[in-house]
Amino acid sequence: MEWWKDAIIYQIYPRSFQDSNGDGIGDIPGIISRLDHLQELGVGAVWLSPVYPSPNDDNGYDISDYKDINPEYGTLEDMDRLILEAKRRGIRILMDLVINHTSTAHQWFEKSRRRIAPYTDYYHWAPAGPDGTLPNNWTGFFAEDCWQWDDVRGEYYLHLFARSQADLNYHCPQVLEEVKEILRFWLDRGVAGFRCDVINLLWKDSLADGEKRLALTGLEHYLSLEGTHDILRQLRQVLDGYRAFTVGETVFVTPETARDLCGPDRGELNMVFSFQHMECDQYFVKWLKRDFRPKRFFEALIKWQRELPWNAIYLENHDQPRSIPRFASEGYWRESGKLLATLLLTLRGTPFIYQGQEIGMVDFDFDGADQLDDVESRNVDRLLSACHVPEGLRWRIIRRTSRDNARTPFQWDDGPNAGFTTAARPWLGVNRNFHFVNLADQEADPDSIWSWYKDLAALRREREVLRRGDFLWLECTHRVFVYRRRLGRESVTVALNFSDRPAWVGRRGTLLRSNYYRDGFDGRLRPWEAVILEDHGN
Ligand code: TEU
Ligand code: CA
Repeated sequence: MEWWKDAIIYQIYPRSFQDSNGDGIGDIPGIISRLDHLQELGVGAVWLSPVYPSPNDDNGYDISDYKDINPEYGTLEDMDRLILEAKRRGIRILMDLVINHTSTAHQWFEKSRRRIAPYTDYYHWAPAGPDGTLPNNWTGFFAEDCWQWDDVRGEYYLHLFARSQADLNYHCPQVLEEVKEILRFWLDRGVAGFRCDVINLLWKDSLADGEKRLALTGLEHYLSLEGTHDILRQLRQVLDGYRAFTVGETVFVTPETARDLCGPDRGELNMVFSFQHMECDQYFVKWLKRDFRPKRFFEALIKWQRELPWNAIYLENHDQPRSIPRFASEGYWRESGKLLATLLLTLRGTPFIYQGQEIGMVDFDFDGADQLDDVESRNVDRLLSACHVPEGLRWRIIRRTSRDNARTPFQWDDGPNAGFTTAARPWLGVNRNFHFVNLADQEADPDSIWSWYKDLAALRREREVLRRGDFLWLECTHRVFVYRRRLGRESVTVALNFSDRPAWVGRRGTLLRSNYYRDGFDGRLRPWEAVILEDHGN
């Protein structure tokens, strides 16, 4: 049964969801206390960003033990209780599987750096290059070198991400066996599957120099290689025993390369998170003006809708700025939140809602760099300051790109710290707009973004055409996107206006939904209006 084709999946960033014990850090008992919220939203599964023990250099994406829970978040018993309590509400739990790298605090790394068998080759170790330089010319993802010298071992180790995230070496067969054990460990506890972190980078074919590029030199030695496909097929054999689900986070994929990773005949992943539609909002660094081009965005979506039979749909996650200021307009905050919800929940594929998206949370309102936590932002800040970029400009760049934008605590109500924690200070600042943007207010308001999400989730449950129907685009201009979903004789049209000005579309039909009050639809869309129409005569 492909339950994931009918479900909406909700991403929780545990550190920022709900604190239960007043230490300022979200935790698993906190999540359990909020399961009713997710049930009300109509969520079929929850993906938890990492909850494993971790030194938190990259907030849990640097794992030091794959078979335990970070004491900050709770215990294995809490996790078991979460799985059980979620199940009682018809919600499955997905774990984050981060197996491209481990924390250097993992005991595998401790043993590997001391050359203790069988761990000696668990990581990519290499001596200095001939003239005493780094082993190769690769560059990493986080604005730092990707080689780090280790005194204990007397060699460099590879890290594509932060210095404390050492890349695992899949040329060493034991590594994959360890990963299979990790899968069984969690699947036996009742987890329904995994979101697989940067999963198309696992296999490095060699450590030879890469072709010089502006960013990520060395990419051709590890991007979506056959060795990775082979690993995924081996993991699939374990997963199939549990009928488990996987979504892969896959960087730099095209529909063609994505199909190789998640095509139904491939026996690898069930779906992937691709990035092309997220890259339609470049900034002119010179003027730092946002240049979101709706048409390019629609075209990217259309391309992926057409070329893959099924895929993951998302507009937000813990690595990206919030979607309202990014793709729409804070000036039309409510309309924009609902418009983006309409897009997310009516495309073909499995929609992923990121925590806070359902109440229209927006980017952080920090006053300065000292309020940042994200390792990437701090590295970028250091790099720009080494290049003598003035502070004001640095701050503007970081504000627009920082991953902390999406990581501020969930805004539950308008009490202290938005109901996230009773601590005086949460681990990361709460956005001061919580007086206006919070769940409690929106629950009381049938016209809120939250109510709209609930309503559309219900509509999606009722109308199979919105889940399983095929996708056909009808209009795609520099601000208007119109498409149709069709299943048998059922047909529904969605029309979206991504602009501050009214727009005309050449469609009619019975109005099912609009994010404005109106009786019928005459073809004229108001600013940031989204309508869903029932088509006739098909
Ligand atoms: O992200 C990998 C990744 O490549 C992109 O999200 C992006 O390059 C990065 O965030 C730049 O903004 C995954 C996780 O989602 C992220 O949180 C981790 O930091 C990273 O892997 C390393 O595990
Ligand atoms: Ca806590």
